[in-house]
Amino acid sequence: MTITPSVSIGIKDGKIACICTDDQCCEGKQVVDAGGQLVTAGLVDSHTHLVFGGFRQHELELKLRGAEYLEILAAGGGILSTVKATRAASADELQNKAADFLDQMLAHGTTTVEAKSGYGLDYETELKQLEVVAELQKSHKMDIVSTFMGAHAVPPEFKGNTEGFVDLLINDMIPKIAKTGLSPYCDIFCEQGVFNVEQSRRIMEAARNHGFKLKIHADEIVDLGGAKLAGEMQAVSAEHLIAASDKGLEALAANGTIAVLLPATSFYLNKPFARARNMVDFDIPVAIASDFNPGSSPGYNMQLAMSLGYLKYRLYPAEILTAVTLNAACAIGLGDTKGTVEIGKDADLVIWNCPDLDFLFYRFGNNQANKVVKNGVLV
Ligand code: IZC
Ligand code: ZN
Repeated sequence: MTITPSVSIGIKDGKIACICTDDQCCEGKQVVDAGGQLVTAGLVDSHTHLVFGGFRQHELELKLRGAEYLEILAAGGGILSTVKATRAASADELQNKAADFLDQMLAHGTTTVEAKSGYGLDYETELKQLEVVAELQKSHKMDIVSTFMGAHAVPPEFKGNTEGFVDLLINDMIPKIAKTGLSPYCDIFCEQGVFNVEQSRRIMEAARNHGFKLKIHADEIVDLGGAKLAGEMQAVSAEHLIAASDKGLEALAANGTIAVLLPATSFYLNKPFARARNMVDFDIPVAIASDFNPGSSPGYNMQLAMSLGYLKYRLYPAEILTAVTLNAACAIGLGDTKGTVEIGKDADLVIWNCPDLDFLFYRFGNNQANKVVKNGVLV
């Protein structure tokens, strides 16, 4: 919901307490004047790979010479080069780096993020990543939802033995991580050369049996049938879906699975854009996220993703706003407390340097977040 200029929002104890239609709000001593500018709920970035060692700028030249994302991964680079750097990094280094990203995300209007592990691919390093997220949940203003993604790639020690790694995930890592209670969600990269549909199904079944809610990177690059699997497994969300078939979309619609779309990744990998317009027309709830990670989307500015939502997905402003607030909150289990400006919800708000919603998507490339309120406090 956007607020017209003559409305005041009252905040008490970090929650929205009232929405008043005159200048004298019934709540609050400190007044923040929005100056007639657009106010929305804080952005919810429902798909990030927040905690990682190193960066991957050396892939730039490889890509210019024609190497594809999956080829770089198959040659032991890509995700696996980040795994090497993340294994080598201390928890403190990872935490400080991620905290800087979170500061910047807040400054760009993001007030809640999801954070996936998946750069450890062994129990110790996955745990290190998840513990970093747990520390940040305590120490940082940002609200963070943690996802275990041990099934992000096949680690070098299991090269040529994907089945062996799937067995390790199912028999060892998933049960042990479940016991820590650190992550409510389990995600998996179902992709050509990574985990096929049958392996993904086995991993998802194990994760579900251990109490995880399910997410899946589905049909990002190749249409393997990941969207169909997401629907069959009643995953909370299916992510990417660039190559998803109509059958896949039907399965998502039939099971209420949320499509988390990542347009900055299509842009960055020079790939087609997901069929967002069709998805909305199929009645699939669509969320849009940054996919912030060091390989396929090394940027956390949700405003770029939002502009691409207009320019490439051809979604309407209200659809894009819903995709980065309420639908995104639902994709990470926070639909009851975040994602709209409503009495009783968390007071996460952005005052934009924009007179209206159209303006927010029409400008691009600059940070249009003017003031950010997080849990009722100006940050
Ligand atoms: O580090 O490349 N797609 N996982 C699946 C990613 C992108 C992150 C990465
Ligand atoms: Zn991802």
